[in-house]
Amino acid sequence: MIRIQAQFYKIDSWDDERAALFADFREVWGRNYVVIGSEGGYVRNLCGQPYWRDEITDIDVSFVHSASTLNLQFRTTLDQGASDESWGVRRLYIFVGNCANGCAVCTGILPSDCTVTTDVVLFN
Ligand SMILES: [Ca+2]
Ligand SMILES: [Ca+2]
Repeated sequence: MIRIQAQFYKIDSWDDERAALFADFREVWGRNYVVIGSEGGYVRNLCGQPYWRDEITDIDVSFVHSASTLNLQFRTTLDQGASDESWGVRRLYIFVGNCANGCAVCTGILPSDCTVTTDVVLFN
């Protein structure tokens, strides 16, 4: 299991453009932002142009992961200069939750989350 927490900063004049977090090229979090940031979060001017409001979104996602590496990417569909629309990430935490003892594949860290055990079967 992987759990990722972060704060995403939407800065200045986004025009219904999308921010997303990809884990191994699969989207695990995403949302569209508009100019005034009307969907909650902390909305006020934080940086960039003072006449465009900015917004902070708390991200907290968990997903099953079993590979030995993890490719993480924040991407956006912004198409104008950084003085008009931009973004940032703060407080990025990556937690790794191993499967319970004796478990090879799981959907969580509890023994009851185990889907494939590592028990050895002996044949005579
Ligand atoms: Ca601003
Ligand atoms: Ca744009």
